[in-house]
Amino acid sequence: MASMGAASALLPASSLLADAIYSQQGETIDPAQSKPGLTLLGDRPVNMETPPHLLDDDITPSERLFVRNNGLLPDEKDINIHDWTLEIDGEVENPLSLSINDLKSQFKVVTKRMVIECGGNGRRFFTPGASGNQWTFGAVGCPEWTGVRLRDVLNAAKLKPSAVYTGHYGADIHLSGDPEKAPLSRGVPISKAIEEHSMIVWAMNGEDLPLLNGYPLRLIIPGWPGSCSQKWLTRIWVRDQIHDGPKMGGKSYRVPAYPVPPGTKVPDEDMKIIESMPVKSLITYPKTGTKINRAETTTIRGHAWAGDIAVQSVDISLNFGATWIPTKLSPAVNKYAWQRWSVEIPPLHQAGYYEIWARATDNNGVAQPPTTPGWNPKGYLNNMQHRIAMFAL
Ligand SMILES: Nc1nc2c(c(=O)[nH]1)N[C@H]1C(S)=C(S)[C@@H](COP(=O)(O)O)O[C@H]1N2
Ligand SMILES: [Mo]
Repeated sequence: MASMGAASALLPASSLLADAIYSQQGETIDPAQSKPGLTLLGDRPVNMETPPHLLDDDITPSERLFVRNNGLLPDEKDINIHDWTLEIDGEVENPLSLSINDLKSQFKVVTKRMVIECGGNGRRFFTPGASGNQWTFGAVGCPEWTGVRLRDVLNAAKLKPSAVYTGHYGADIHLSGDPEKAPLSRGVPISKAIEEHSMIVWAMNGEDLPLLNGYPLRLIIPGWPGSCSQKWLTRIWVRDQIHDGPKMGGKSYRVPAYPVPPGTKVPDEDMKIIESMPVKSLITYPKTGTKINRAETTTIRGHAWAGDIAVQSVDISLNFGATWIPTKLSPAVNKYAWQRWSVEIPPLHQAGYYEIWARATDNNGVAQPPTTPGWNPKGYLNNMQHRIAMFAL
């Protein structure tokens, strides 16, 4: 893979970047080099987000897709795409052990453009704050994925009537180094697993997945928190109960079942698992801080998406939400792809400082709030409006 290289030993161990180029056993990867322009939030595990202006493409380029790791990357030396196997076991009549070639030859291959977003995207803006990666707006992207439908594979394994949930496992390494521990193992109800867009994929944008994004095989469970989309996928354990792997319980990827005042200690039994993500949008052009000529019209554009449903409209405001201007919104190329919106703003009478605010509304008429929505202990599901600064000269 082209992104490999860089001798980590030459850099001071204390520097964030030096640690970041370390994966296991001396194998090195330089995330900053393989994903230029992304913001490194942490190096152990490696976490990187994408500034909104680098997300302007309809199809997010692989080198611009954010990275969210709970553990350490599997050692690339141990990965052989030809003998990688995926086990399907548990509540199935016919347990399967499939190579990537088996997946390619035994099932229909499909390509879909679909959004992946971390459940913690926007965490940074909650008060009181939550521990974890301080994502701002960029833990999201919409690449084109190629693979097979998870449901075709589950059908081949023949689900038993007792099957209620999936449990996903990957080859990444727990931060402790303990091979018995999984950094993260989440799952979804069978109804979501057999939804036709839930996929097992080996390619992003027509090429092998980058190691940082799950090479050689991963799940894509679109519309739900990215954590459901297991990377370096090795096993799907079909369960007869809600999966109880690491990060399925407690405060992980769960929110209070009722609204709570900010800062509340919520008992575990009152937390519920996050399913569909809320409506959201980004301003991807121009870049924040841009200077425009106020005598000319100016193009403003971005994307919008809404979990399991679609976006109905996107409006922008140039006056802090006092009045709103409708934008032109395109339909998704396929379900779960983000939708392009754009608008030309007329010449402005007054020079000075402007903010552009964007507000998407989903098909149920639910819009993005101007500020953080319901507080929750781990800072999930912040779909507040994105804003950028603009100077009219
Ligand atoms: N095996 C494994 N899969 C994983 C994770 C992980 O830590 N290990 N992180 C999850 C989380 S929390 C997110 S948001 C997505 C991020 O996918 P990306 O890094 O390709 O953007 O991967 C998910 N899949
Ligand atoms: Mo995530």
